[in-house]
Amino acid sequence: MSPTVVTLGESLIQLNAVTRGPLRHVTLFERHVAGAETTVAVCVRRQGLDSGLITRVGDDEFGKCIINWVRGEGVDISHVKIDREAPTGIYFVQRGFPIPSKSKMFYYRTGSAGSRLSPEDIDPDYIGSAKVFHVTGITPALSETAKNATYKALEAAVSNNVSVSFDTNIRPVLWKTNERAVKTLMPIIEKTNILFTDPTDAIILLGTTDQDTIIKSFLDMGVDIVVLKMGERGALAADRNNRAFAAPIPVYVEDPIGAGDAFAGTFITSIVKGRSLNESLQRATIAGTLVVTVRGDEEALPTEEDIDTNIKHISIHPKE
Ligand code: KDG
Repeated sequence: MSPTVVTLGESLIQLNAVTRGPLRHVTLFERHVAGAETTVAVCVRRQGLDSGLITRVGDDEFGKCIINWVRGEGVDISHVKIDREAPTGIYFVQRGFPIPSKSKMFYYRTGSAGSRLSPEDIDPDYIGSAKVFHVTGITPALSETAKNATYKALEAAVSNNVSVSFDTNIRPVLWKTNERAVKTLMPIIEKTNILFTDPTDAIILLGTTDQDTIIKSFLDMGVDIVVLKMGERGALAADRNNRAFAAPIPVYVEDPIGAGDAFAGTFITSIVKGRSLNESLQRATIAGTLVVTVRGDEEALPTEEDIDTNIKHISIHPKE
């Protein structure tokens, strides 16, 4: 039996600056497990659905750290490969500089185990018997083999009627040009059922930041649900019949990285559990908000009960 939600992508070690400011002055770093699709798998599991991760890690201490963490969270690791030829990828996080409350990522992942993901890592039966397959625009940007693995996984999902969830997550440093990103990602979007994106990615993909045009364009491409994350302006979700809006929740930002994955993982879980578009969006917003209050992408991923507590709190004190 496959898990309900299967994700594909590079697991990374995140070294997060304990103090704010330029990294050249930072002397203390905290180690966390990260990687967009890894975080989604942990998020889904924390909220009570089975999840599984397809990835490669190095045969090193960081690879062991990732496996221990993900397994400890209850994610199925039967499709996590240990690659003896390449190290586990890492990245550093610089916080609060040059833009207060924003973070910058510095990758050390070229040639990493995760970037060597390839079609041979994809077991079509594993994906084909899940309910949802989730991937982001990061995975096909890693290498030609990782791109082919992504396409093979999508094929397995589509031919078995597994819902495809896709977060555009365009990381310009991983793409040589925007054109490459568009050429690679548009065919994925055509196969997507639940799409997460933001205005920064939409301008690359569609040349517009207009909400209505973004939503209509993706629905016209065959996407069932479009979710537009607009940061401090809240989030929108739309299908062919309904539209929902979630206001941003003002909060102290320690490190915004990982919010999008908490958001996606919670939205997917809520939809699979049969919740409405609106309720799924409100829950996703709460999860994304909680994650930015701490360093690390996965530590503050909420359980269902944590989200319920927040919903009560917000509805009792709507203005706080
Ligand atoms: O979404 C957060 C991720 O960006 C972070 O964990 C690192 O996966 C990562 C990436 O490739 O940027």
